[in-house]
Amino acid sequence: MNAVRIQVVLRSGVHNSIRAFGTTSVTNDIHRCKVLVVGGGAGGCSVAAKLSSKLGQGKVIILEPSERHYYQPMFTLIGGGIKSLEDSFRPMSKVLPALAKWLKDSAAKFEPEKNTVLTANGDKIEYEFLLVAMGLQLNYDKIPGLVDALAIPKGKVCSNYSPKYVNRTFEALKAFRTGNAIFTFPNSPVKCPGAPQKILYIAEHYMRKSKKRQNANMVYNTSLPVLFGVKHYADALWKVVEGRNIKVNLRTTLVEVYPERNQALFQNLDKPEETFTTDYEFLHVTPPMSAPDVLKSCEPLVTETGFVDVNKDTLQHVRFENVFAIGDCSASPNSKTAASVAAQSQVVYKNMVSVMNGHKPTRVFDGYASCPLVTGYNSCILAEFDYNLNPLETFPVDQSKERYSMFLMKKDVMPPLYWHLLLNGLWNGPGLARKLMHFKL
Ligand code: FAD
Ligand code: UQ1
Repeated sequence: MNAVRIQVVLRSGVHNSIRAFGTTSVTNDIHRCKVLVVGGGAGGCSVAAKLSSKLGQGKVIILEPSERHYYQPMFTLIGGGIKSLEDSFRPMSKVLPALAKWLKDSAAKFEPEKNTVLTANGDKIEYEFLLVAMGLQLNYDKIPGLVDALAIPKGKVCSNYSPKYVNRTFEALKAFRTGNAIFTFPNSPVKCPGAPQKILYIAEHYMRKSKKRQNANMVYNTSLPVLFGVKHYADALWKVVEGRNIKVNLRTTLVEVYPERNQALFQNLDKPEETFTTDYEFLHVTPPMSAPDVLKSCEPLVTETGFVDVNKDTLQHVRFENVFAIGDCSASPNSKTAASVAAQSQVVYKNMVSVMNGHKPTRVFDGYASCPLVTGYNSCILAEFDYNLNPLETFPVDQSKERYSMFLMKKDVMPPLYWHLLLNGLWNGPGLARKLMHFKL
């Protein structure tokens, strides 16, 4: 039997709905708010916390379908058996700001000309200001054979990038006996571009610890023409791979997986006619990623690649003044990291409030990104850099060196900083600490 909701929308924006049964037409709920935040991940949650404490109860709606909020940077450590999946999430209801209203639904259509978003359940949300914070879409299905390979219980193929698959990584490492251990970096934008090689180094260390290293041929196949985009850290990483006998194939992308025979097909991106098939005993896949489909289908909102078309300095939309974006779904050309989200959160918040008050946005995002490049069970290179790929280091030491202190920071300091400060709108990145430590105040 079909349900019909006969709806009364009051002037104040409060809505009532009366449910009746028996006919086919559906009238959906209409919600109204000052600010709509689409996505309750790192960026959406942190800016919603700031805005809702400024604007007060009920002014901010967060549209977010997931029951769980994952601290994704922990996935790298789960893959290495250092943390468990249970450590990496909290109920969404516990992390979203209490002063905001959580709508447990997902954006199905953006209508920026009408200041509305339609949801998957058929509701309509009318907003004055919109913050798009939807993250990246993981496209495992773009590699034929990959989804099947990832469905094999206790299989040899794994991926740290999804909570669905991350537990497979350590299982596959433990099960490894002898052969090729292959790690991939896709031919697409990715979040945390250091993460595909962090698990390579952890795995290499694991093989040594478990006396299996002499049986393991460790290979990193990356679509990129470089090991890392910032030369200062790339130089250090080349020393790591050379010193630890890891083979790196640049401009090499995963094309297909053959789970029935434990083989994978790769392509040379510079000579597309050149492909090769290789056996694997362990295969860690970083999937191709893209902007979410729902954004890609809203042309006025996005660039040709589907990311939200914002000014890279102010993070305000280039055409719609009441629209902003934060985090991985934004077209700002920074590396996509939670550290960037932290630095962006204050810029977005201040600029949104300026525009609400009839002023121009003046805060500027410098492109800050950070990647704690874990190189084993007790070492880490802390990469930090800006839009120009110049190092922008917080600590007054050479951060391109592998350090135990940075490993402890990644493992023990970052999670509470994320849960207690960032998500409550209280962490704007290390900019201030950097200035203090470099005596630049
Ligand atoms: P997310 O945090 O991904 O949140 C997006 C939210 O949008 C999700 O809650 C999702 O459910 C929601 N959403 C999606 N579609 C819709 C829809 N249609 N409607 C409504 N809501 C929707 N960063 C670091 O700084 N340091 C690290 O060490 C690090 N390591 C990483 C390691 C791994 C393996 C991974 C996967 C990521 C890592 N990152 C790291 C990157 C970091 O996690 C992301 O950059 C960060 O989470 C981006 O925040 P976001 O808010 O843009 O997106
Ligand atoms: C950071 O701010 C951040 O976001 C909360 C991360 O994600 C978990 C990071 O990995 C890093 C390194 C930073 C930057 C913080 C410092 C203290 C350098």
